[in-house]
Amino acid sequence: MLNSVLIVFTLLQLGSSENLSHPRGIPASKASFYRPAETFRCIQSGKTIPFEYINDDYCDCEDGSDEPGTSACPMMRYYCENLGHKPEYILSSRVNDGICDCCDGSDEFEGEKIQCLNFCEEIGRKDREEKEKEKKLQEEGSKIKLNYIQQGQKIREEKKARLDQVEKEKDEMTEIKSDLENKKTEAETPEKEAKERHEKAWEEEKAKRKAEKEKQTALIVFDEIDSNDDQHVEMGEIMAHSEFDIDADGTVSHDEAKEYLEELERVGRDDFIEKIWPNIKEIFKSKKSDSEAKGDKDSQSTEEKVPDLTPPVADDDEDDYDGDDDEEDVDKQRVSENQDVENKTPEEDEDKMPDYDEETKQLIAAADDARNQFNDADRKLRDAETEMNNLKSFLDLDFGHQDVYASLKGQCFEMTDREYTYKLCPFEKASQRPKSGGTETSLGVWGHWSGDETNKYSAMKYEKGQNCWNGPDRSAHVILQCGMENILLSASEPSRCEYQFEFATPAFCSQEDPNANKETHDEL
Ligand code: MAN
Repeated sequence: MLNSVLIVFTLLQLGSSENLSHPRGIPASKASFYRPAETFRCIQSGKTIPFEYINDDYCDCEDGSDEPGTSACPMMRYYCENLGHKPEYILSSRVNDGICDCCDGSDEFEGEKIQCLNFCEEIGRKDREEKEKEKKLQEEGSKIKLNYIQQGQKIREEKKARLDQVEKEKDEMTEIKSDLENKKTEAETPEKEAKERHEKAWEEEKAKRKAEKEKQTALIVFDEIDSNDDQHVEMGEIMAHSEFDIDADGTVSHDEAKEYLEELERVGRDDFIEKIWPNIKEIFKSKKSDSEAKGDKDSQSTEEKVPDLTPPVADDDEDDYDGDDDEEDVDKQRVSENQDVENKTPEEDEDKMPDYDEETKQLIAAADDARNQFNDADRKLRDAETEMNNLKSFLDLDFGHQDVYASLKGQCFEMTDREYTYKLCPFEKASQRPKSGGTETSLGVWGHWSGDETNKYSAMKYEKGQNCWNGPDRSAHVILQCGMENILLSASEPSRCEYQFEFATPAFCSQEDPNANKETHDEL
């Protein structure tokens, strides 16, 4: 009887003025360890000590469990009940150290050093208001998030449907293209043959004209040399022409003349053309170019008498009519036709290949048409392939649970600080440009989700941006938070060329109570 009176008295003392049903410094959940009895078992070590040793400001238990409400056991933690706010543990060394640590002031109960006010109610209220606000934000944001999910799923479905369609179109297009390729080949074969025929005929015609011209030129020279007009060129007539002075000694010797006359005494027109002209035409040609170079009057007059023996067909023309059937030749012909229309000499006119005949023209037109159709199909096929690749890359992206972030792709968000305007285009890139103007610097392209193991979708990584001088490639870490709208809240550069963005979006909101898992864990 006396014992129990003593125990109740001791307990009241232990609990001080707060009339606790258990010793000071422990939560109610631990009260069972401290039930009034004659002795107390240290909670972990199991050592037995008299009950009145609890909170006697002397550390008896190795585990410190006999001094939860004093600073005697340094490893102990003191439980602040903090009614009106949330309970917490503080280091027991802080008990009665003259500083108010618990909002209920219970850690300073001696009252000698300091009188603590209980402001738990006040901060508890503020805290509850904050939480309420946050909860509302999460709730409202989550409603918007539902739209995002719907949009995301719609986008995925649309892209998938489009991919199916483009794949089909691509297959059809491949067939059409191969069909048109055959048609093109079919149209090009007769076109090539007709063009070659035309060009060959033209080559023959040109050769004929050239030979005729050459003959005419030879005859003019013949007449020139045949000074007595007896229709023969004789030794004496050759000797009278200084052009035949091979050794340039001022006279054309008998031997020189003989050499030109191929040892004959005299030649008529036909022999001249056939035997002599090939030997002498170069002389007349070089004579002509010499006089052109000098530009003297006499030479001019000679030239008037001696016609230009250079074949009139320009060498380049040979290439033009090489029988090559590609479109380029046709184009070349058209272009040169247009250019030549105005300032063509009659001679050039003669050298120009005549237009293709009607039948060839029709074959060319048909082949042009087949080529155009084929090129068209080829371009469409390539467009379809590009679109397919883009769609596939889009569909390969991880847009979070239920594609909640998909609608962010294609949008960009900016914020400006003192120096730079920062831009974030989710799933694409992050960049920076000086506020004062100047070029954009890449801070990275979409890399991957980089949140922690509890939620990988809580952060994004943009990497492989513009290289930092003497440093890494620029990169940006984007931390997401719940917000009523998509907004780039901040951008900073915690370490050189490594940027950190804060981005708010309804897509990150959650209706789960964020504090649900954050219960205060009792110690001991
Ligand atoms: C630019 C900006 C800065 C960066 C420096 C590094 O000025 O991209 O953010 O720190 O380059 O040289």
